[in-house]
Amino acid sequence: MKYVKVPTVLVCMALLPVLAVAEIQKAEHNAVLTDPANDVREGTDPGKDVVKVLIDSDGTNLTITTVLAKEAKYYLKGHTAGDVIRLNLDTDNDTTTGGKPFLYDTPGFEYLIEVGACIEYEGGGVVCAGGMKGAKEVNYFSTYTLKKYTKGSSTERISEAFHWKDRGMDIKGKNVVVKLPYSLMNLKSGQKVRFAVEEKDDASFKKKYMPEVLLTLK
Ligand SMILES: [Ca+2]
Ligand SMILES: [Ca+2]
Repeated sequence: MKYVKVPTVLVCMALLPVLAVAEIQKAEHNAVLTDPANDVREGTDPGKDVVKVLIDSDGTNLTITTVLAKEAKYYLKGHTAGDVIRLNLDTDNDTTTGGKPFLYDTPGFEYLIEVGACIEYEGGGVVCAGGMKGAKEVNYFSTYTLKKYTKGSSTERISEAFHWKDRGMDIKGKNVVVKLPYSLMNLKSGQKVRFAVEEKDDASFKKKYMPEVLLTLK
């Protein structure tokens, strides 16, 4: 009699993976996304290797913490500044409105947040993309650029902020932190926002994106 039940169990298990594929991760107030280590470009200017992204909503601000595999200084010292991640936000949770990131399969995103790691040099020079050869580095800090999708994959810049250390946001160890007020993107408490997050320096074109998450804002 024991053996009669085995085929029934196997049939049920075979159906499960099909249902799981369409499922998007849902989160309340905050979300954690993970990314493999050692998947960025190599060479004399190593890619900034992201292993985790924390998205937190507090009712007024979105705080985004990008965790690198090593201290941020490892990627920046003597090398170049640049973006660590790009977050695409579908703020109305509707794939029929908004734009589509280049080479990404799903459309529907209203905003793009680019999170950057910058270098400050002696004398006050600041670089958030590239670097100044021969100049002495004195500090590293985080920044973001907010863009709005206009048509297709095109975007327009809405705001840019430098020197987050002056506002209590910074690079600390492995963490690159930025904070954006809801008001910049007309976000409201209780709103559901779909995020597609891209590791900027991922060495492959197709695997840059972390699994999507649908976040209900606090
Ligand atoms: Ca990575
Ligand atoms: Ca949308």
